[in-house]
Amino acid sequence: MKEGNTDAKAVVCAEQEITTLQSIACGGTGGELTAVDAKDGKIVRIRPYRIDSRYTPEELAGSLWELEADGKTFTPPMKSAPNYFALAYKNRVYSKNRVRYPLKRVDWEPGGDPAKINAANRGKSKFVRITWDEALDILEGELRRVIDTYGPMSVLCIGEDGHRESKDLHAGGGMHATLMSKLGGYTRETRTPDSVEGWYWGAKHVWGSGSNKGLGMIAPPQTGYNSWNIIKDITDYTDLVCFDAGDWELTQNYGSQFWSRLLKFWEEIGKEFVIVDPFCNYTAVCHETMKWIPILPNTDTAFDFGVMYVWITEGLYDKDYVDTHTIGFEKVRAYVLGEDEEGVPKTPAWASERCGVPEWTIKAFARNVAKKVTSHAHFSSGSVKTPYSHEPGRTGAYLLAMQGLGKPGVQQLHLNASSMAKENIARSTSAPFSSINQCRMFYPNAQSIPRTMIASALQTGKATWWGSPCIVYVDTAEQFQEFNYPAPAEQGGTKVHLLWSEKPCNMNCWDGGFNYQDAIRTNEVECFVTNHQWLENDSLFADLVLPVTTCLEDNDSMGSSMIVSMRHAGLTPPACERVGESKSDFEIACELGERFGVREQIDLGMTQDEWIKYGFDQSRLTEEITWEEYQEKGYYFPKLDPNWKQLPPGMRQFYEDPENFPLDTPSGKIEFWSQALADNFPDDKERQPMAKWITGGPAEEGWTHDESLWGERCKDYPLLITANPARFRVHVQGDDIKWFREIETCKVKGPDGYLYEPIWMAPADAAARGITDGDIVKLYNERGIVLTAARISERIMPGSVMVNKGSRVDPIAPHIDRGGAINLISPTNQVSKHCKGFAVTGYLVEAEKLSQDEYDGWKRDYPEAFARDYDPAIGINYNSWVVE
Ligand SMILES: Nc1nc2c(c(=O)[nH]1)N[C@H]1C(S)=C(S)[C@@H](COP(=O)(O)OP(=O)(O)OC[C@H]3O[C@@H](n4cnc5c(=O)[nH]c(N)nc54)[C@H](O)[C@@H]3O)O[C@H]1N2
Ligand SMILES: Nc1nc2c(c(=O)[nH]1)N[C@H]1C(S)=C(S)[C@@H](COP(=O)(O)OP(=O)(O)OC[C@H]3O[C@@H](n4cnc5c(=O)[nH]c(N)nc54)[C@H](O)[C@@H]3O)O[C@H]1N2
Ligand SMILES: [Mo]
Repeated sequence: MKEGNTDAKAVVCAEQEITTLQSIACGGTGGELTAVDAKDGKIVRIRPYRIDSRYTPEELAGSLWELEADGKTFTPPMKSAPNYFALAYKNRVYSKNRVRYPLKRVDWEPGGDPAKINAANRGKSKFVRITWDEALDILEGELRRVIDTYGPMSVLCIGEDGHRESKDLHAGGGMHATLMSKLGGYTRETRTPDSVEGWYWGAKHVWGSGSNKGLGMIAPPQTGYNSWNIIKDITDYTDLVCFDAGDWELTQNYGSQFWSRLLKFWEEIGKEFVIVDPFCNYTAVCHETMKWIPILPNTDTAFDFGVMYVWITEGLYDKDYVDTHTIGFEKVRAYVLGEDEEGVPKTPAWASERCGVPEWTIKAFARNVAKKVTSHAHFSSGSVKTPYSHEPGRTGAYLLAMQGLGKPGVQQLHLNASSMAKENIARSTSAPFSSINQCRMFYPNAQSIPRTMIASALQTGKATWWGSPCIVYVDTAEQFQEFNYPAPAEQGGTKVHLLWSEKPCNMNCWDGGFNYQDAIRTNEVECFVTNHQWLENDSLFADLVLPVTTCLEDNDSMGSSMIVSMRHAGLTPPACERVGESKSDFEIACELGERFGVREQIDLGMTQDEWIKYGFDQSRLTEEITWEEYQEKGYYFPKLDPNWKQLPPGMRQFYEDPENFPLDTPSGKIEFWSQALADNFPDDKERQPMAKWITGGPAEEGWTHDESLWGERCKDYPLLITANPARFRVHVQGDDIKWFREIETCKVKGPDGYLYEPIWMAPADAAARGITDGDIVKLYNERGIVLTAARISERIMPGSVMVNKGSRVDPIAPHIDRGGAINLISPTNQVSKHCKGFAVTGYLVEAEKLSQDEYDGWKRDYPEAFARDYDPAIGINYNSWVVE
């Protein structure tokens, strides 16, 4: 066997096996060092790689961390621990669902003539193969036409930020915007604070901006980007780790198996775990010391107030800390004790009626947490992606504040806490050489629409929001600025007419997917283009689909930035030959740039190899390794700060010295009650200056949501749904991996042989509806119908159901989907009035057994939907949608 990436050049050998080293993770963050073996240009296998293969123990020494406790040591493994997606990635590259050639929808013609757009057929009519020349002619022509007719801002570039495969030079998401910025401007689809809505809109007003310049999860501002040594601090001092939403066995392993190993280590050294969750999730079932407390979705606020009631009445919180480190506690105290104008004590009995957790469990939990040194684990947390998620975000922060946040062992374990020490490779953000990406993004000559408001902006021609016009992770005060779409005409503002996506899964990852489909199915959208590796989700609604390479086909560099055993950087030449006629997003933008005479401004006149060298030159790697040595080895583990163990973990400095290490809240302290919110949004009953139990209500009364068990809508839709990421997908990615699809928690085979997305139901809820295991279940609310199949289990809290997000869209008819893409029926409204962002879990649905009559009726009325080529091992695929 020969190893291929000893230099940056593509080495694809025809005769023998060639091994390249790669870093695969479908979150964009990079994964572990992984070896990919290929023969005749085709991948044969993917396997872990010994990280000491090309470095001696002495050379690696400065890069290795170790944690010690109870005479046990925990270190990175010498054999890398790739995530299971990476090891299965051959299935992704050669998926039957790969887009091999440029495709055009059969009944759409360029030119903007409504009679030839056939908008209503988006998501229905099939595609035909065209050549690259034809595809680029069409796209160039359409861009020129809409720019001439409406101005450049009529082009909406979707997917400027978000996940996707881990790539660097070839990463999509900014290339169309780069091109458009050279052609006079565009409309930016700005990311909303996904992953962290509740922290962002809630907790930031309690403890300040938090890590990563504004995620809203803890980290004192003085540590800048990351929150170091939280893992070490928990290892050293914490007795009890509470997972209040957050399935770390599931979600933390998408880049590596690091978190599985760490939880096992913590278990071995005697840490106690408690998980408060509607689902007895993978973390709960994988660890013996785990206690599961079932709770109804989106009722954590009630639970938290019940806990606070116990602490206040029994004197079980850190009064000194609250006196010296916080302000406004007396208002929250009055609310909890019922000594305010509402006059309702938030007793455990009150909480129990709302969250479904028995009163005595709430008391026991409260006393247990108070007695032990406790940290709370929120990766980003299910409970913070719900309607009014700012409330659990804030009560989550209150609980930590009442326990003396920052004290040894009292930490918030969160998505940026996985950094062992000062081992960032990049000067900024996720990809190791994101300098390459950064110089492409956030162009000033754009108007913007938040991602969660695109459908309504297309439908109503306008949008208003508070926040930021570009990247979401900004200072708290930016939440008080108002923005509008369209931007003023003198700034070039105009309605959008051409959609171009480099992340084509909004209908499946964002909110109100059926509504998004409706918005695309109008003649206002004259042209919809996607760049994509796989023919799925938004691409099924496109007019033009451009085939994209996977991360294993490009000449690129990559590395891992988070959630891995050890951060690394590496050169990743192509592991195999390209599939079909695919090109990277970068190459597509360059070729179009050529046609518009701006190519030089996009590739800066550099070859791909020169770009890779440029990425290295911009990174911190230059401080530790020469380019020549790096090229020879192919990968590198940056050195840790030799004093990393002394770095103050999380909020330790604030804890020890709040005067000299203030938070970036207006008062510098933790704010139980926010004057800034009171001043800026005095009439916002949904997000008041302090957290409250908010259930919403009818729109006529000014409520954004009626998604609780205490309103009117629950009479029709009585089940609360949990819709979090899937163990066997990363968001929408990987739904076609045949090695996973046969696992019984991944898909359920319906009586018709179709592999449906599982709906987890409690036995009592299923029995009440006459549903038995394996039945096709029609899951619905007034937004539409999604088909699933029953997985009946005690693992789910009665009164709630669980369907993972991200199963691929398979349209039967408007507002009826067979694929189980759960976000199609999620709320279309924002988190709350002044908080743009999605509410994609914790909303109301009803489930019923799909009758044979209804099934037969659909089959009769929509024969084409049932006649699509279907392969259970893959699901719907390229052949289902492309005519010969
Ligand atoms: N119900 C529910 N919804 C959720 C969540 C939840 O918990 N529940 N979680 C939310 C969270 S936290 C997040 S971060 C979002 C994630 O949402 P996204 O960031 O949208 O997630 P991905 O599935 O990674 O989407 C990537 C898309 O880009 C495509 N793609 C991958 N690589 C490339 C590339 O190189 N070029 C191009 N052109 N395309 C590429 C993929 O096929 C896929 O369609 O989902 C959110 N939605
Ligand atoms: N395999 C896999 N891993 C991933 C991803 C993926 O798509 N697939 N996505 C990645 C990304 S971008 C992110 S942001 C993270 C997300 O990581 P997390 O934030 O940890 O994921 P969530 O789905 O938000 O929350 C997971 C847990 O919260 C529970 N939960 C849901 N609603 C509630 C509630 O109302 N109250 C309580 N107490 N619990 C609730 C769910 O049952 C689930 O066990 O994962 C990352 N890792
Ligand atoms: Mo996320």
